[in-house]
Amino acid sequence: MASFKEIISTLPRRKNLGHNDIFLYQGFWCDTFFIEGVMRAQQNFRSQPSDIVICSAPKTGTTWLKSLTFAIVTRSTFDDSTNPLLNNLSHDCVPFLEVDLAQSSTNRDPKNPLLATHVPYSSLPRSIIDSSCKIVYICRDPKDSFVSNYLFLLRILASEDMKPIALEAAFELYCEGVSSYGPYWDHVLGFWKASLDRPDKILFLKYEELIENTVVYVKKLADFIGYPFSSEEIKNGSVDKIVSMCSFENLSNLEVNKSGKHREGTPRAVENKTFFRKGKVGDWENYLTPEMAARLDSIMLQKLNGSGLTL
Ligand code: PAP
Repeated sequence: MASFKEIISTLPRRKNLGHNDIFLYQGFWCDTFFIEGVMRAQQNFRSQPSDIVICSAPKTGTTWLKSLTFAIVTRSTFDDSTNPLLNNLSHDCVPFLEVDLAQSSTNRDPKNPLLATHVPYSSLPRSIIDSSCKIVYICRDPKDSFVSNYLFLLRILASEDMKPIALEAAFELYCEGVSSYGPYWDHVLGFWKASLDRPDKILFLKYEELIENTVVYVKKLADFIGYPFSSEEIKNGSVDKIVSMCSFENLSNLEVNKSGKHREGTPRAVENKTFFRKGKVGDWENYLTPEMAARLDSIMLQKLNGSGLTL
């Protein structure tokens, strides 16, 4: 059997935003940092029925959704002042499938049912699709997601003294579908269609709706993942406490998220603060021209046509 490296060497490749290689694997573009982990996870990961898998394309609200689900599932274990989210980036509270769990599915805290991935639905490890575990998916207006990703990259490359490609060139690639775990429209459509087929298994969320009505969606999320709030908890303000603890304002001002580092000492080390920028809907207006916005909107309209989904 060919090794992962041999398979990777045969895949179509392009340069991604930071000039690193991105490979076309099973119909999606996979960054050089993650591709081997994706393949290993597909081969090795065994899901448990109690698992809750947080799925998303990059820069669509993953950090926030991880915080909310972690706070929901741990609310009876920790009180307001001891929750690990107050001292750890949420990415360090929820293992990442293609990095932390790629070698083995046993490398987990048995008390934590959460894991996260950016892998598209059709390429998830078979056991996640087949087992009765739950999937929660979050998507976002691609204009905001694109801008968020580009600015994230600028901050990372600046810290490495590297020059990124221009925003216009990055946008061109994005519109061609060449983005990490993209094309974005295929990522969203895969989970959207699966959520229509299997509404008990997949909860489909939009970042904009979560911002608009956080309390309602947090209750819905808790019900869906099997950790519903009791009427007593609702009366006691438990939902509101979770919403405030996980708010952009609160998390971004925690010491750990201002000065800490994620995956320190590894090639993927990133300052925690890069995961918190503005947390707003519509910030794309400050970066994209109306023509760029209209072009991406029209691509999305065409790609999502007939699906019943709008973004
Ligand atoms: P990832 O794919 O690297 O995990 P992800 O968390 O999906 O990133 O996206 C980061 C975006 O979520 C950032 O958006 P922005 O660049 O437009 O500001 C980040 O600010 C936003 N974000 C992070 N935490 C929160 C939060 N608690 N509430 C709302 N938005 C948040």
